[in-house]
Amino acid sequence: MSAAKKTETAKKLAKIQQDLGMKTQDFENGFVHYLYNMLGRNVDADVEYQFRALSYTVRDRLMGFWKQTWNANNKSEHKKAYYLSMEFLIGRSLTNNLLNLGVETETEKAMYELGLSLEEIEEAEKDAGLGNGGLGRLAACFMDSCATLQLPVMGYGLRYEYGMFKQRIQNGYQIEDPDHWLGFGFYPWELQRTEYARTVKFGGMTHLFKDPHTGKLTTLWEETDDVIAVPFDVPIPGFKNNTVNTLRLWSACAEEDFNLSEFNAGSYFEAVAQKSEAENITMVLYPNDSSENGKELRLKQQYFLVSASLQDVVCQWDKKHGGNFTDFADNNVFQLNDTHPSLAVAELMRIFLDDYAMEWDEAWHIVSSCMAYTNHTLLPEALERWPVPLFQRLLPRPLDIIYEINRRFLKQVAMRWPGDTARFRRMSIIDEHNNVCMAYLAIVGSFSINGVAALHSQLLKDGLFNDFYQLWPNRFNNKTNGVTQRRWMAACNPGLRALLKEKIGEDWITDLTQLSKIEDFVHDKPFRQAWMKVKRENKARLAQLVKETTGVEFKVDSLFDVQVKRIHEYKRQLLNILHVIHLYSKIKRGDTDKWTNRCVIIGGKAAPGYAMAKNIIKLINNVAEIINDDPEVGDKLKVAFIPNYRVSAMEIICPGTDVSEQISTAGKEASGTGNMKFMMNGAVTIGTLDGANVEILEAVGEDNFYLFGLKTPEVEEMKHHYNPQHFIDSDEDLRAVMGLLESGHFNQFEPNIFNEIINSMKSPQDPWMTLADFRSYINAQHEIGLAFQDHEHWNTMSIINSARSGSFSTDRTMTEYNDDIWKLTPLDVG
Ligand code: 26Q
Repeated sequence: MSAAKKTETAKKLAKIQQDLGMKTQDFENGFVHYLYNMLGRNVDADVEYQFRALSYTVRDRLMGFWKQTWNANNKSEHKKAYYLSMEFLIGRSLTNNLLNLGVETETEKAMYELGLSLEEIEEAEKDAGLGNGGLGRLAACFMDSCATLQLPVMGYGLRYEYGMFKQRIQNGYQIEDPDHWLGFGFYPWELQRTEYARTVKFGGMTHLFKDPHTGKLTTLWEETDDVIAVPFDVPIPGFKNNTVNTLRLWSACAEEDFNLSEFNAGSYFEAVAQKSEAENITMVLYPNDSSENGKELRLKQQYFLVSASLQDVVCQWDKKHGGNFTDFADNNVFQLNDTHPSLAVAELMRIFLDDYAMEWDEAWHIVSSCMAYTNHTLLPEALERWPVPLFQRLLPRPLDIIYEINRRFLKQVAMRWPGDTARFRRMSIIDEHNNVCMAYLAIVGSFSINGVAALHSQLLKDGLFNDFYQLWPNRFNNKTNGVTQRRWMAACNPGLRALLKEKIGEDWITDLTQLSKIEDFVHDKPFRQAWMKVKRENKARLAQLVKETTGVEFKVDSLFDVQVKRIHEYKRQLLNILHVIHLYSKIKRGDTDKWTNRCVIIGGKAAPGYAMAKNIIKLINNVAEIINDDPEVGDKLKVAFIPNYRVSAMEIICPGTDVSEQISTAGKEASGTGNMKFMMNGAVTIGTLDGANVEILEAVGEDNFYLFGLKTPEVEEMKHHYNPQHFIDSDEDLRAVMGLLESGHFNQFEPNIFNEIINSMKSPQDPWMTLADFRSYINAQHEIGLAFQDHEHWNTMSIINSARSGSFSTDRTMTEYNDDIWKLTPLDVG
C-alpha cells in the first residue's frame, strides 16, 4: 500500500470508528448485534451471554481510544514507565469501563429498553482474581490512576489460567476450589497479540566464546529449553480523557514445533509432556501473600515475566534507535512491585551484555539508572531468597551475572567500611546459606527504593535495610499507598455519589481533595440525614450479602464491625475473636447495661499451606455458630464469616461498614489499603499505630479514630520480657475469655482442635503479642459501642472520615511516583 493510500485508509477507519456512537440507541444496536449475530442468542439468553454481548459493545468503544493512545505513545519521543508485577488484582471491569467512558446512563437505559437490568449483567462478570491481596490490588489501582493522569505507563504481568482460588466453608473449614476465571478461554477485555510473542530461555549451560573477527569474549547461553511468551493486552481507560493505557499479560506457550527431535525418536509422549511443562508456567497464581521460597515453578514465573517484558521494551527501542542505547535510561523506567521481579536487574544486564555486546560498566550504568524498587513488607521471613543450586540449574546465565554484580558491589562495601567483615557478610547478595537474596539484588540495582507508608519507609531505613541506607541514603523514599476513588467510591457507592454530586459536584472523581468541601455541610441537617440514609441503604445491601452467603441475619440498626483481609497472624483476626468472645461472655453473665447491638463480619482467605491461618478460620466459624444459635444472645451480637472474600465482595462491604478493623501488631503491616477504602466510604477506624493508619489518624484527628495498642518501639521492647500469663492473671475479662476457649466451649465435639491457637497466644515467644493489646482493644471497642448510640455524633465522625480522606487516592500516589521517581510528561492524546 502506498503511503498516501495508507493515510487515507486510516482516516476512513477512524471515521467508521467514531460512527459507533455513544448514545442509548447505539448501545442497544451494538448489544443486539453481538447477541444475535455473534453469539447466536436471543434477548432472553442467560445473563452470561448478555454480559458478553454488552462487554463487546463497550470494548468496541474503547478500541479507537486505545489505538490512539498506542500511536501517540509510539510516535513521539518521550519517557515511559513500566510497572512490573506478578499480580494485577483487577476484579470486574464492565462497571469501571462504563464509568470511565462516561456512558453509564446510556447503557443503563439501553438495557432497560430491552427489558434487562444493567446491574444484573454487571454482576454476571467473573472477578479477574490475578492477585492475592493488597499488593495486587494496589497495582490495579495504580493502572487506573496512571490512565486518568494520562501518564504513559504500561503494566506487565502474567495471564494465569487459574487465579486466586475460590474459598468455600465446609464444617467451618476453608476448602479451596480452582478459579477457572477464563471459562472456556473467554475474557472480553483481552486482546491476544501473537505478533509480539517473545522467547524465554531456561536451563542449558553457558560458555565463553571468542569472536574470531573482533577477538571479543562473549558468553553463550545454549542448549536451553525455550518457552514462548504470548502477550494478551487489557485496555485500561482513564476517566473521561480519551486515554486508554495497556496492561500486557504474558501467557506461556510451548515452542511451536515442540521438540521434533524427540518426537522423531519416537518419544511422542515425552514431547507432549514437555509441552505441558512449558505451559505450566502461567497455569496458576501462587496463593501465598507472604513468600513461598524454593519453589522452582515460582522462580520460573518470575524470570518468565521479567525476560519477556524486558525483551519487549528493548526490542521496540532497538527498532527505533538501531542499537544505540545512550538515551535508554532517560526514556525508560521500570518499577519493581516488590522483589518478585528483581531478576529484571540481572536480565537487563544479560540482554545488554550478550545480545548487544555492551561493556559491563556501560550496561550497569544504564540498568542501575532505570530500575526502581518498592518494598511491601517488613517481615524478615517474607524476604525472598532462592537457593543457588536451583538458580544454577534453571538460570545459569543470570546467576553468572548476579555473582559479578555482587563481586563489584562488595568491593564498594569494602572500600567504604574497610575491615568490617560482619557488615560485608550481612550485605552480600548471596547469603551465608548460599541463597540469592532478591531484596538486596533489587536494592543494589535500583536508583530508588521506597516503602508504602511513612512509618514503613522509616522502619526500612532504621531496620531491615539499615546497612544499605547508610551506604545510599538518597535512594530511600516514601510513597504512601492509595486506592482509586473511581472504583472505591464512584462505582461501588452510587448512593454516596449522588449525594456528593448534589452538594459539591463531581470534581472529586479526579481530585479527591475536593471531598473536604463536605465538611462545610457537617452541621447541615438535610445533608446529615441524607448521609445517614445512604449508609443505611448500603448496610441493607451488605446485610443481604451476608444473608445470602452465610444465612446469618443482620439488623440494619446494629453496629456493623468489619475485618476483611488475608488471614494472617500478624493481622490479628484472633484479637477480634477474643473481643467477640468477651462480648458473648458479657451477655451470658447479664452484663448488658447500655448495650450496643453489634454485627461482626470477618472475611479473608488463608494460604492453603498456612495451617495456623486455616485454623483461625475454623475458630471464627465455630464461635459464630455458637453465638448465632444462642437465643439468649439474639440481636445483641451476630457473627458472620463471609466466604470467598474478593474485590467484588469488597465493593459491597466497604460502603456498608460502620467500623473498620485495622488491628495488626504495630510495625508489621506495611501500609494497608482496605483501611483507606473504608474511610472514604464513611467508616470509623479502630486501629493500632501501624502502616497507613498513622496517616489516617493524622488526617482525622484522635476524636474521629479509635487508637489502641502498643506502639512499634514498645512492641520491640516488650519482646525481651513478654509474659502473656501476666496479662491473663491481671485481667478478669481476659481470664474469662481464655477460660471459655480452653474449656472447649466452642469445640465441644471436636476436642483439642484449638490447642495450637491457644498455646501460640499464651507463648512468651508470640511475636504478635495478641494478649498484650487485649485490654486496650476491649476498652476502645467499648468506647465505640457507646459512641454509636449517639447517632448524631457517629454521623459526624462518619462524614469527617470521608471528608478528610482526600490524600488516600492513588491519583496522589501516582503523582508522587511521577514527580520523584519516573519524571514522565502527561501525554495528551487529544
Ligand atoms: C512471594 C514469593 C513466592 C510466593 C508468593 C510470594 C508473595 C506473593 C504476594 C509475597 C507477597 C505477596 C503479597 C504481599 C502483599 O500483598 N503485601 C501488602 O501490600 C500492600 C500494598 O502495598 C500493603 O498495603 C500491605 O500492608 C502489605 O501487606
